[in-house]
Amino acid sequence: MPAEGKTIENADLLKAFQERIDRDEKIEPKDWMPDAYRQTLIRQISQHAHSEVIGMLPEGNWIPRAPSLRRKAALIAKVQDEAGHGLYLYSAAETLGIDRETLYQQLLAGKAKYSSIFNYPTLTWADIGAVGWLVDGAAIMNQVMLTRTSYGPYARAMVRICKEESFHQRQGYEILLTLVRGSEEQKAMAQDALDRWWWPSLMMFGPNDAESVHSAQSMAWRIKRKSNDELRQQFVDATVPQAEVLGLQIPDADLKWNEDRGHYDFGEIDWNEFWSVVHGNGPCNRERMAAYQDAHANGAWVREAAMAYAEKRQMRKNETTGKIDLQVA
Ligand code: BYC
Repeated sequence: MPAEGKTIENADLLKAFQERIDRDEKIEPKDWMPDAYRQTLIRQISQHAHSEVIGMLPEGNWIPRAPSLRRKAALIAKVQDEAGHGLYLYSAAETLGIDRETLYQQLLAGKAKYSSIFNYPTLTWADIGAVGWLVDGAAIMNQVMLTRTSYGPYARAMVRICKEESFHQRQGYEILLTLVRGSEEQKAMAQDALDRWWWPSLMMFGPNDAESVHSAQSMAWRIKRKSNDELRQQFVDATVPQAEVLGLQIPDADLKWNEDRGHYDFGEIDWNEFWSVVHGNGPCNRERMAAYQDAHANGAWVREAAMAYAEKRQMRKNETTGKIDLQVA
């Protein structure tokens, strides 16, 4: 009887939860939620946070070599924004009952996933343009959808992040626009960057819907509101005309406007490459992890100093409060 009673209660809770989702109500941290919903969010939000933080590395690489003071200032601001996005997202994950240190440790141990895209190298200055235009462009496509995700703290973090990503996308596009209006060599550099970043950018949206293990449940819970393939198509449709304005050639012989579908058709993604990168064997996976681990180790003194300062402040506060208490007494 108790076991059966529990099942009925869970079924009722699950039904009420799904009804709230279907009414488009936001789920907040203290609300009841199925454990699988909580775990899915922790997985997705933490992977997203890790992507923001690891995403600082390929671009940070170009800060000392930016071609002008204006470019350097914009790039520093952008990389700093990515750190901020990581922090909003770690905070959103923490509202689900996991602490930040655990998430950091998962990433440090190489157990956590982050977006495949950040395992590719930024070889020339044009790559910084391509990352802004394509990578941030793909990120926005996905994140605009996530401003309407069912979990309140994640949706609210996304609103702020999207505003900043839109500036990032434009600064990338403007870098490329400047290059394509420059010398033949600069234009060739822009084309080469597009050739290398196009396919990895399409991979950011994840496996095809038929292969996406989490999509069906995440769509039912309205964590995801559009599928991987829908977003990828939306990205291709929006980006092809932008490439035309730049006068650059998208490296896909099968790319063609399909009048009947009202969308561009495009070629098959190399899924072997995608999974190889996801499983740690991309061009820069090891380099990225080593840089992150180094940064963490080199920052140990900052964390220790911050902790010592916080403890000192707390002690002083306690002393002052103690004095006041004594005076009152
Ligand atoms: N890379 O069932 P699926 C940014 C994994 S932008 C690595 O479709 P889901 C930034 C997936 O995690 C990038 N792994 O999963 C931009 C799952 O593995 P697990 C960050 C990938 O979750 C500029 C498995 O494949 N954006 O930060 O339903 C500068 C099966 O996939 C990838 C986000 O994270 C990939 N590309 O859908 C700086 C957006 N794709 O967990 C920073 C939030 C799939 O079972 N995330 N996998 O081991 C999402 O919207 C969804 O998680 C995804 C995947 C669309 C990415």
